[in-house]
Amino acid sequence: MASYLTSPMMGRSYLTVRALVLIVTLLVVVEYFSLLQSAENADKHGPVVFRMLEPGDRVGYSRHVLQVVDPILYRTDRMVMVKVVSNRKVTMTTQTPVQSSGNVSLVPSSDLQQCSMIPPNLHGRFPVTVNDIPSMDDMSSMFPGLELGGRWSPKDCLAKHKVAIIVPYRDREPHLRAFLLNIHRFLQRQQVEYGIYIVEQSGTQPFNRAMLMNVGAAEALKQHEYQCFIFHDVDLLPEDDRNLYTCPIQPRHMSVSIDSFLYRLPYDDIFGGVSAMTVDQFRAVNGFSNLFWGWGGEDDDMANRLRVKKLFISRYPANIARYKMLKHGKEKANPERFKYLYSGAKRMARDGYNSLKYRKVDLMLKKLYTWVLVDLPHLKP
Ligand code: NGS
Repeated sequence: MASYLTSPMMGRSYLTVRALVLIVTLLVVVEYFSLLQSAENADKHGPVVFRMLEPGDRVGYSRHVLQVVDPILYRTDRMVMVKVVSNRKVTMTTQTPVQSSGNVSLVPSSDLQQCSMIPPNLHGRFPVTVNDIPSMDDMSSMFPGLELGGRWSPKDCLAKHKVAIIVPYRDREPHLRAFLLNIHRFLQRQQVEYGIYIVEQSGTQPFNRAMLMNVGAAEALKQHEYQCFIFHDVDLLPEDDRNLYTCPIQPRHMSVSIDSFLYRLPYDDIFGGVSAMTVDQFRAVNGFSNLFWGWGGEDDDMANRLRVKKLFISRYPANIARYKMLKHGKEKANPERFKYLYSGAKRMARDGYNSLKYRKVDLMLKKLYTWVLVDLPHLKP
């Protein structure tokens, strides 16, 4: 036995294995430091705005990434397109329109006192607050500008975007407090008009994240004329306020880089965590499926729906779309998720927003958020 262990063959392969382990470790360390370096460099620039890549642009970004553009393109003396809704002007886009049609007309932006394209009070990368989170009552007094239901709009300019933040929720009060503290501060610096909807599932059945998001969308639209939704996990805190929570041209996956994934996208089509869609895009895909009970798959099903409707997933650069994930235990995976994923495209016309049923147990306009408590029924596939 002893002679076998010390044989020259054994010694050589042991050395080879050690050398390999050393090389792999070195590569990991070098890659880690180069990532840190590129994130730091990118952070030295000021606030940025984005545009979709045009066909033919060659800037070295991957498929779905948005490109930084010169802010001068968004001077405030440009014309803006507005939609006139019962004598109230509602801004739709800041791009120079080539025509006006229907209830859309051209007016100079100076009439509207629009918020500027680049919010003036952004911090860029900032430290999120995760310790010593105040109680809900103490927090309420920290945000005097909020209207009941956790609604806010900038006071000195007209917001360009009306956004409903929809948070599927159950049983994570410490996370909820941390989320509210960080998200209200963050959104107010971005000058978007917003409302926060915490949609809580009652009972003890497996969590149905997708169905709760459908409920949130329905309830938010009953209350206000939102232009888009941002579906937001309660345990994700944005770390950079250049990650603008605005209405996207194409559905936007927001949580591109998360600390617990070493700030890397797990796979190309991921649409979970935090994602934004306009009301029209959401309706075009018939919302989320109602059939995913338990962890996993519902976001992939939405990515499939987007593909079927020829929408694509856009993203901000990873050094900006960064998040801290709050710690929690692993939920039980849904054993049926692959079955429903494979048959998703066939079902999407009849399983989703149009087939949504729920019993609203309670709805309260709290100071920091609108709380909707629901009972979710199991719907037939
Ligand atoms: C995939 C899940 C997605 C999930 C993603 C990241 O495997 O729903 O992991 O999850 N898809 C399936 O299970 C089919 S995370 O690590 O963020 O919890 O979003």
